[in-house]
Amino acid sequence: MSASLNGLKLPQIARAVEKAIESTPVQDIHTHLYDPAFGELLLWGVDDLLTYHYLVAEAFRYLDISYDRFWKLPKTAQAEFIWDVLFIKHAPLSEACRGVLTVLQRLGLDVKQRDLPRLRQWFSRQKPGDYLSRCMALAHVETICMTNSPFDDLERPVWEEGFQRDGRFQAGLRIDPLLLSWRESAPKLGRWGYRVARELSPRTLDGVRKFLSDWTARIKPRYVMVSLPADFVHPGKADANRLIEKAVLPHCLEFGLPFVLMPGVRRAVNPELKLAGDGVGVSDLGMLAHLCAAFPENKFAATVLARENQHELCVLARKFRNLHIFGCWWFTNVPHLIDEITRMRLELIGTSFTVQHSDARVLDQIIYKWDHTRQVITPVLIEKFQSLAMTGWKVTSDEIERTVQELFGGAFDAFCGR
Ligand code: HDL
Ligand code: ZN
Repeated sequence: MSASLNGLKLPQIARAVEKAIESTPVQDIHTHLYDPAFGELLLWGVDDLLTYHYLVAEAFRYLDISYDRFWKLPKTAQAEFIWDVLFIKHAPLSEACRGVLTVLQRLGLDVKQRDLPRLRQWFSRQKPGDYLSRCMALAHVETICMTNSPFDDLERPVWEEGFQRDGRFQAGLRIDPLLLSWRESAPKLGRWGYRVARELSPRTLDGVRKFLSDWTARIKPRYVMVSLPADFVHPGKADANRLIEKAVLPHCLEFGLPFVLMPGVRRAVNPELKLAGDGVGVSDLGMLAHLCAAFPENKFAATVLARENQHELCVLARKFRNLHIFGCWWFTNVPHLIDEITRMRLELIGTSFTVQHSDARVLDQIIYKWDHTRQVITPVLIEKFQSLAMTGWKVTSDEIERTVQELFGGAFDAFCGR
């Protein structure tokens, strides 16, 4: 049977999906980028692209240099090592390598020359402000949510001093040290003037809530976020369990903020690699089910690091309307898993999820992380809408555009009641 009556014909559906994905701006709901007011903390340019921790990990597989010697090199020398081993001596087939080349190509630079000094010269001529706008335009990214930690000694003073926010940058209040290293964090809160002690008494929990509300007032976050080790369980007897139940969730409820959990990390499986040394583990998502069920008034969002957890996460999203799922995080942000995970989500929960977040650490990366995602999800959405049309359903371009808006941040807005 040909496509639906008066609806788009199959080839028109393909064109409409391509156009919608190409033209719909994205809300990037989790990155490690910074408002330009943070100066050097906002990384950009070819040397930062090449020394991205994903590429450091990949380069060390070939490098016969000691970790220590590599880390002592200046960033430009590290970049040259990585360029030489991952791009010149071996084909740059990995997603992170291809990403660098996508960025250079989209900026209109000629990578055929394989001439790093020449590329470096071009970047040295870019003005940060204009370059930021150019990257966002090329990536078609409308808003960027930062990762903001009160425990970051470089970031905290900038917030305490105050600055004129760039409206394109939203804040995410990141609290890993509060939850996962309470023993070390308690004295810090004490030094910052909060009435807390090591023991999580009601008085201390009030002090933690004051800390959370002060930082919420200061940075106006979209959400409160934590990444959790693969072996995190809840309920439990750890500091994190008590802090989540007695401080974080009441705070999120009071301020109408989702609590964003990102389970599955095995931190520092190879500490020699520093930021590149984290691994992945399968999580017990029973903890997420417990939290969603025990705190029905709270809103939760989650992405998981292990491929093996993706299906259960989708099923949990079907069970709990107070759970929003998002992105293909970190080691799952590769084409074949973006395809698999996006199909799984569309088939199990329709359009009520956020298809991707870039997790970009270097500004220019938003260009490739969103280009590559758009390339992967376009055929998926074409196939889904064409099979819809085959049922006789009248597929319209409005419906396609609305769906892409949902997947690119609109569903999360609706979930947050924005
Ligand atoms: O914990 C996180 O937010 C992770 O995204 C880590 O920052 C990780 O190092 C990363 O950059 N993944 O893409
Ligand atoms: Zn991240």
